Amino acid sequence: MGTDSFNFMYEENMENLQDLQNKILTDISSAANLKKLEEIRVSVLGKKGLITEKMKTLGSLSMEDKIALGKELNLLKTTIENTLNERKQFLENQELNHRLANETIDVTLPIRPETQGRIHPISKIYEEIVAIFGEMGFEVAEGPDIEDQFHNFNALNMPADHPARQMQDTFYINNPNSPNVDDSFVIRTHTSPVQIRTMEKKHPPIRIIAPGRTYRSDYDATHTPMFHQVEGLVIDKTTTMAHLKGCLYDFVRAFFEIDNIKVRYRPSYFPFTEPSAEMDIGCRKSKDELKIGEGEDWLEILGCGMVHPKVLAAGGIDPNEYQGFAFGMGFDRLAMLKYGIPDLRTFFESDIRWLKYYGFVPLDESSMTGGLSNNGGLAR
Ligand code: 2NM
Repeated sequence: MGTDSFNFMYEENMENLQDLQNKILTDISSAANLKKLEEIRVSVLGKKGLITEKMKTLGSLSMEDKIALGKELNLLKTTIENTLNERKQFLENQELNHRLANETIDVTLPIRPETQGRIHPISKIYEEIVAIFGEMGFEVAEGPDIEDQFHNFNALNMPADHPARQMQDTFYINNPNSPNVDDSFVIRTHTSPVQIRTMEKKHPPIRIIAPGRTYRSDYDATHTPMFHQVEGLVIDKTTTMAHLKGCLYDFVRAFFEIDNIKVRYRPSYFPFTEPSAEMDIGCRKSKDELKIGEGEDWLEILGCGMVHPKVLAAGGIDPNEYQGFAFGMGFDRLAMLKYGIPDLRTFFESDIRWLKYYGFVPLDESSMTGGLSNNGGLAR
């Protein structure tokens, strides 16, 4: 029979099928695990199982006995099968519940102090910026890193002879479908193409920020070929420069966590805005410290202005009906300022010692209510 290795054995010549059934069913209900249960199934219903063997003997019986015993054996087989299935279901559930109980995680527990991973200062600044503008009702918009020249330049009132389009600044990518340099692609030099794409897609009112990676061919202590920008765009029928000033003032107050931060606007020039301005924040530079928000010195932190009518038109928005403001800033420099990191190049060197020193503990999220930069989140 091949059941010797199991601790249950049924005598083949057991006459009383009821006793046999009782014994088998008892064994099934006391099978402690799925492996045991399978052993029972094989020994009873398998190819050489007890019931199977008994079925084989039917052939040598008289027709009458064959019918009577056959019926009983079939009944027995069905009962055993049903009991096996029930037990199987039970054991599977038990196993699952056991696993679920063992694998529970209490997500309300505080972060472990020995956690090794750190959030890069750029990611931290990104979260802070999204938290501040998100609270004001801005949505985050994204676009491709590789752009066509229409979205990166032309639509932004930067014609082909504009200085920013000269080779030393912009990374160009050949267009395999055209030898004409005007058709070549660029890796975006600012995130403004995202605003153009948003204007093309959406009807005003529009209120978006476009944070992301940007690229220019430049490399020293304050410039890296890849850097980060956030630009913002608000368009409605009556949007004015006053809205721009209030919005950006609220931003720098929240970002630097200084309620009465000193700021000024200087007239400036950008091809995509008219009028254009730059915003400075007050600061005091002493021998070995930079105090932000007060003092007689100024730090330029962003550019802004009213979106040029030509830019609105290029984005498919009627400049006679709508007007808006836009702004842009590099946020790598903001990270250097806010967290006192002296060399921009170190941001992108992936030095684990640097990240341990300047990085942030994960899950200490930036929010307007829970603390923005949350200096407790600083690993040091
Ligand atoms: C800046 C300064 C001023 C700007 C303009 C636009 C658009 F697409 F709406 F016209 N996006 N970003 C802008 C305006 C960017 O960066 C220093």
